[in-house]
Amino acid sequence: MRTDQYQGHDYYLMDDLLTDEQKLVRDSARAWVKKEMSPIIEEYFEKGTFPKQVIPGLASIGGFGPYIPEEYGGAGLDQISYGLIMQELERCDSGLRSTSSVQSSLVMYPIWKYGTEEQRKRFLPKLATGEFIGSFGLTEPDHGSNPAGMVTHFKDMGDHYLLNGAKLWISNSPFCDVAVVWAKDEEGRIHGLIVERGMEGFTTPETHGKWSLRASNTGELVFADVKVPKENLLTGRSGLGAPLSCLDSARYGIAWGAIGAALDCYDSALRYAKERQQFGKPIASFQLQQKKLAEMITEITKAQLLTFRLGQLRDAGRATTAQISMAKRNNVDMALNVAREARQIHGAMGITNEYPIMRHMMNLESVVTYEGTHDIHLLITGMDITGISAFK
Ligand code: TGC
Ligand code: FAD
Repeated sequence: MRTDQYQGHDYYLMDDLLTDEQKLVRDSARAWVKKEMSPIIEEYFEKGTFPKQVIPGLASIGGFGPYIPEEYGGAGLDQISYGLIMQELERCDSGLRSTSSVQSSLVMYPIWKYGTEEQRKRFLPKLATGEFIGSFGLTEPDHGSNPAGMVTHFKDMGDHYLLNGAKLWISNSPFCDVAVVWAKDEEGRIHGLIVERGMEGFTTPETHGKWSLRASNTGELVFADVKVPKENLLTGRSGLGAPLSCLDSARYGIAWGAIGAALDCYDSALRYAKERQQFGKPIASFQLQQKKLAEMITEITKAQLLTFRLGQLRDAGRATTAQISMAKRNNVDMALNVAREARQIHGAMGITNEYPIMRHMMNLESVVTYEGTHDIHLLITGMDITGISAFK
């Protein structure tokens, strides 16, 4: 196991734009990752499971509900602080950031925004400490990019709802305590329901054989005549816009997270290029390697600027779905390219677990697909600038 020698890279002096509190939040997350996560991440990635023992620590740095108000157990932070936490977590591993993203933006966010006061008080404090782990069920076996076509449905039985259907590719499902599940009512309108482990007919089989996001457990949510109490319906919003608004928050976090993965690859490649000698010189002295490193830091810096501005817009309540799509798509693509170039700079060593590069590269293959694929985000931009939907 290598010591984590990571240093942040701030080519355009972005730190000058951060408040002292934002820097403190970022530095605390970075210190926690170095101490608690870096020493174990390769082991858990290889085992193919999430290290559940780190859940309280992840909660302590604001990893669960960073922007949820303190009265519900959240950290009450701004959107840039939230982004900086995601950056530091994904700097370590996309699976770690995923666990935080799902809990914060896909489980706590809809309960906070669309839940009743009773639901907020009952679930949010336990989700904030990690006592409860949540999952988010939107994708189905036959409905990925097109969630509007979902077939999971519920019937009003008078004193409860009867839920049937299945969700696939669900982060944290194998060990979740609660799931925010999107399903159609008898009129075909989409609603969110809070389904709890232990409800009869609710199972969460794990999906095996992933070569990506191995430090995150993924599985199904299966509902066979599950009786969901009426008080578990999210009453504040219905329609596809409800889950899509949660995705806005999670995609924003991914835009920051992808910068973290890219920074880690760049940091490792820069150090390696200066240390590794060939032809009697450090490989960093060769123009071809300098070109790769220079292009990496240029693309990372452009992504940092784009994303910081997006954070300002989110804090002002002005960021649009299309702006978030642009940043998610650009930054994940940028991180994948940086990972591929960094792999080459490391030569054969780049394929080993001595360095984080291949792990990031494999993880990013999930990140470029989930929360809206690379293609879907391009079409969201296309729809925004032309006013014509390519989906209809
Ligand atoms: P469309 O007709 O465009 O919209 C339907 C209704 O929703 C409204 N809306 C939004 N509302 C709030 N926020 C948004 N971002 C919204 N986007 C759209 C819209 O105004 C409309 O409202 P109304 O009142 O007119 O009904 O929907 P469409 O069916 O044409 O689909 C559009 C499309 C393709 C962009 C959308 O379906 C989409 O984004 N698909 C991608 C699916 C996706 O991202 N799935 C992610 C699953 S969760 C996940 O991957 C978690 S990974 C977790 C981890 O980090 O580990
Ligand atoms: P498809 O929708 O079948 O797409 C296949 C290909 O077709 C893609 O390249 C896509 O871009 C392309 N395509 C589709 N439609 C169009 C179009 N109109 N125009 C052009 N190209 C198109 N989902 C959840 O609900 N909750 C989770 O917690 C969750 N976690 C996940 C964790 C992992 C590790 C992964 C890999 C996925 C997770 N997902 C989750 C699912 C994820 O959101 C979906 O995989 C994603 O939305 C894409 O759906 P799909 O895989 O069915 O691909």
